[in-house]
Amino acid sequence: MKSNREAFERAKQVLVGGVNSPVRAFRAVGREPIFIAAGRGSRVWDIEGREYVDFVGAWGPMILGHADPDVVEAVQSAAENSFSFGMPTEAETELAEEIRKAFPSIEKVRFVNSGTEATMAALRLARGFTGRNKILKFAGCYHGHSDGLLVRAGSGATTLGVPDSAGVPGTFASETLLARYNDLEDVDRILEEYERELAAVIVEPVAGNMGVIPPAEGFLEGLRSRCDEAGAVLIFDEVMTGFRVARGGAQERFGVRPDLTCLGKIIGGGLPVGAYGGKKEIMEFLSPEGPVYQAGTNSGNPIAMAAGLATVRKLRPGVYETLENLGSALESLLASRFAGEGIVQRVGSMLTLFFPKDEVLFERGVRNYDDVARVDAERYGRFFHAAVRRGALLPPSAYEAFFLSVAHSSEELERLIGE
Ligand code: KE4
Repeated sequence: MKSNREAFERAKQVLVGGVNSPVRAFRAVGREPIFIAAGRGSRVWDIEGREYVDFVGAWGPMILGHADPDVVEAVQSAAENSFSFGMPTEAETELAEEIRKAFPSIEKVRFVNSGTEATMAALRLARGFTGRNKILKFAGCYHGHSDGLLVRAGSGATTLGVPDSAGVPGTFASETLLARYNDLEDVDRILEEYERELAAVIVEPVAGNMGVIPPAEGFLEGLRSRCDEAGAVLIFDEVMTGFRVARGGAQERFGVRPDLTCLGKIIGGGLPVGAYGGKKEIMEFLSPEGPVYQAGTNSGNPIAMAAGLATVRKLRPGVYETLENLGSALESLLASRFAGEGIVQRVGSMLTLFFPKDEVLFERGVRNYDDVARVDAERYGRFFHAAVRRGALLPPSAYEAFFLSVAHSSEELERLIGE
């Protein structure tokens, strides 16, 4: 039997860093990655035969648990009719109809293959629709790896983005403005200077990529009114929160309607699917109706559509009650086990355990990316390794979210806090 270490050595010969997405290299927790052989329900098994309760859930998609029988069956029967045609199929229409039912703000949909594609195309569409170039994002929010979104605040308090990755030209980054999450005054500072140049504001309505940070009271409403005022497109990146924090995502849970929504993860049921959609008058700027181009060989792939359809059709209201109860139970377990040492931030069935280095965070929580710099990643690493020893698999980074599924039982949550 091969060990994780041997598999990793072999992978590194042909895959950059031995992985196909950086976080999977487990560098933040200082060990070789865990190579997964199989998953079923709430469990995954690594290639050494070790079993784990899975709190990563493929970073969000596996809300029904692994290998849900109905999803497996849907994929198998779709596969018997071949895998891809490069022609329309009715499955795409059906999944788009399910999305529209769940998200009243979405009048028209376009499927792509990842969250990155969805946000990249939504921003191009917003720029085409408004004829403006600047976009505003929030430090610590992640919207995939397209050039204009891999930026961080320039040196000092400057607002213009500078590349956060090699290979991104400064000119691309300079069209991206940055503000502090949950801080409308910071947004106003930027609008004073750039209001008329602003094509779009893109935001994770619940931040999940700097650990889980819920929107402060009035934050999303404030973005809505400011975009109306500025004539800018409000884009909710619900790749993580869509069908997660409610069937209709954060926009249902918090009652704020964006102009465009980006989706991914759960709508593919674990297969590669992204989508963007929203107001008809904006979406119809998109080719073939309008002048904004976007295309894709695998867009609306029938197997991926089958997995997504089978998944979202099982996400009925009772499921969200189950997920809310599981989330609340895990929050209480962690909050009492780590009282005085850690704080839990949660929305529904996505949550993060932070270990603050700074007392003030215990009072006011972790509200933005500046606060995140004041949590103890090394302490999280120790928690991660203890969980692995107890047969629980957590995100190998302090700045991610734990995800629960309907397959998790309340007893399994205990694995995170055993001695
Ligand atoms: P993908 O291109 O990875 O499908 O989606 C990018 C994306 C866009 N928007 C949000 C809010 C996201 O969370 C993501 C991707 N999430 C990360 C997990 N934090 C994916 C994991 C990874 O990069 O390996």
